[in-house]
Amino acid sequence: MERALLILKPDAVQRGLIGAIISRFEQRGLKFQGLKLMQVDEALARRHYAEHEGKSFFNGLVSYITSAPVVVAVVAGKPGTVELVRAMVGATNPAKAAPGTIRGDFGVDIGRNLIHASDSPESGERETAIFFQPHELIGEWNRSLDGWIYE
Ligand code: YYY
Ligand code: MG
Repeated sequence: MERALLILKPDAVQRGLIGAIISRFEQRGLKFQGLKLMQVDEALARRHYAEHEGKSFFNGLVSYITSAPVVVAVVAGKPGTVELVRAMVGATNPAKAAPGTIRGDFGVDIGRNLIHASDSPESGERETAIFFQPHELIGEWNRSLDGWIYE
């Protein structure tokens, strides 16, 4: 299984888009292994976004992600799931994101782009481990629909 961490950022939660966004992943057939509402503190934000430390947008990014509650989720599927999730999320700048993607359907501004998704299987594992305790994840569970989603 390949896993991606999703963060429904504060703007998504404030705008009442939790259900609409989560639905897209459910409808696509991805399987949730973890899902929770939480408040990200500054230390966690800095750790999660460590690769961007020092960039011009870093401080704004940390204050945005810590400004209000977020929903974090782990979605899993067969190899290629991270790439599929990124395609559903769309380009980093919603103004350039294709219609039909989450950012392209709901956003306009790069600093309010609604959702984070891991960009590789390795970051999926790293980010899952920093946002979820092992006991908060359901690693393997059977869904009766699986045979109708995966060949
Ligand atoms: O993975 P993704 O979220 O699509 O973009 P990243 O390049 O990893 O940047 C993380 C985050 O930083 C992005 O979602 C918005 C913000 N950001 C920004 O505000 N301004 C930029 N020029 C680049 C990124
Ligand atoms: Mg990224």
